[in-house]
Amino acid sequence: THVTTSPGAGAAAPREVRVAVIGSGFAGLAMGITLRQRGETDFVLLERADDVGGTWRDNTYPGAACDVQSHLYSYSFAPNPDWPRSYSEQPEIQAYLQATADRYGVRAHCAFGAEVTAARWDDDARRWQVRTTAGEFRAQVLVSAAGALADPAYPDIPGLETFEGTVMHSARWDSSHDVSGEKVAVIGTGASAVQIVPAIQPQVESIAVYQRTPAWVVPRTDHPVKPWARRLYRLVPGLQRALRGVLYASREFLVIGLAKRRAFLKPVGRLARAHLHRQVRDPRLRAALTPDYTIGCKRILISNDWFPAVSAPNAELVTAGIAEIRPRSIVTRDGVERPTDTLVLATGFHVTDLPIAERIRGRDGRSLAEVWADGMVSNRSTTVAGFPNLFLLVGPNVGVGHTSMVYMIESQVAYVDDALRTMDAEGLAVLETTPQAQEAYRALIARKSRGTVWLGGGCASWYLDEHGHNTTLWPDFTFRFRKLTRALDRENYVGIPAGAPVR
Ligand code: N01
Repeated sequence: THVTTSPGAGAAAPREVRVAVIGSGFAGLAMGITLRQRGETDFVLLERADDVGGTWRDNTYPGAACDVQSHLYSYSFAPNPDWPRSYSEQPEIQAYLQATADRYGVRAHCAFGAEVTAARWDDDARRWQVRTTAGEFRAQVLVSAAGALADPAYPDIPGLETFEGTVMHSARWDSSHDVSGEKVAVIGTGASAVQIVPAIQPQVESIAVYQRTPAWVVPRTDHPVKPWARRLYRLVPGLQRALRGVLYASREFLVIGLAKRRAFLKPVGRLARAHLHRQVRDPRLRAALTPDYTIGCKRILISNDWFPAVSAPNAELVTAGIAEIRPRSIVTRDGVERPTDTLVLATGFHVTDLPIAERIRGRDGRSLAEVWADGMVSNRSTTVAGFPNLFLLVGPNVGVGHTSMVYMIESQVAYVDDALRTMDAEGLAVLETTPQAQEAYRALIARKSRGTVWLGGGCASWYLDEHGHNTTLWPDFTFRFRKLTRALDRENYVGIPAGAPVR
């Protein structure tokens, strides 16, 4: 069933597809692969860039690597015996995603350079009208896999726009720019900054790290995978699966401390303190690097070279807040001015204010952002009342700080797959969750979040929205999320059969 609409004057006819997926990162590709495996060929992955990979394509800053072991941070259906290290670096992860897209034949389904600018549910046609920078699409089902760490957040610092040196956000690194011999400033001390600073510190003249909140950092137990081990993984595929299971289980223990019993985090806090003590000799620097909130409230970082890098003679940890940025310098509130050639903004992403939410409009014409003005809500992190045939991957309350997002993505994809199977089996044109189901899920999340370290750990983090609600993290063991998304909760949906009169 292809193009049937007649084109408007001068405009190309919209392309008709059964399913349109926004994005081709880990989530979009998993969706595409699953669609193909269920025999669906009538789908498109709308990708704003010119390659697959999502955040792993975009984050090319020096030192970019994943802090979840690769045997776990990869698709369960596509193990890679050739991971070169226990924690892989960005180029290897990006190569894995490219190879997987090719191997499962989904690259052919990608429309590159197609940024979704607006998506509107047409209740008469029972179709999503999706406008992109590469033309218009009409789809029965829309899956947003646009990612939560996709759109860089730029800090609101006076004078930033007047800076005349080079400015780079961590997620938009310009590899043609050489920082050797420069005076570099890095704003932020999150997961991105702790990788960038050690990677560039040895080659710059000086590096000033502007820290607002110190991070809890534990040692990184990274090592190269020996060639014999790789041979063994190839010979005995079950071995990699077993290893994956062990890694998964060991990480899931952390949930006890993060979400259930705070005392379980004490040994992790001791480990982090000892790590800092061992690596930083200067008591004043050590004090400045010591967090004043409970470990786990923000993401626990893993690094062996962050503390040594900020302790280096050419490095300075700046804890006075930034007052303003001038064309060639940064001035802190204590009046000190530091000359700066390159400014690195390792300041994170729009997570609770997703730009894609402003572009998707449901049955009553309101955008997801408008519906979510009081906080993101959903049924099972995947569907939203008033938005028929829309599925969100990596949507509200699906984030995890302690384990692999790929596990959560695969759980959600299975749920969407079952929703599509249900639509086929029952001959449904429309499937929409109920406000009651959404309210029940909101209450479940609120109940599970109570007493967790994210709410009560004494920090401000991007895990919480402006109202202080947890709308981003899954606040329980991840196997419980998998159980919840194993099959469609049909009773929480209204289905309209194809052929039924339009309301
Ligand atoms: O971003 P962040 P990120 N003035 O939001 C500071 C994943 N990830 O890109 O803490 C001054 O965590 C801000 O300060 P504060 C991972 O899920 C994974 O580092 O808000 N400072 C903070 O220090 C991670 O959680 C990997 O007080 C300002 C920093 O900037 C997520 O991505 C690697 C400021 C932002 O930290 C995001 O990490 C990289 C301002 N106006 C990323 N605004 C791995 O797997 C912000 N900050 C290894």
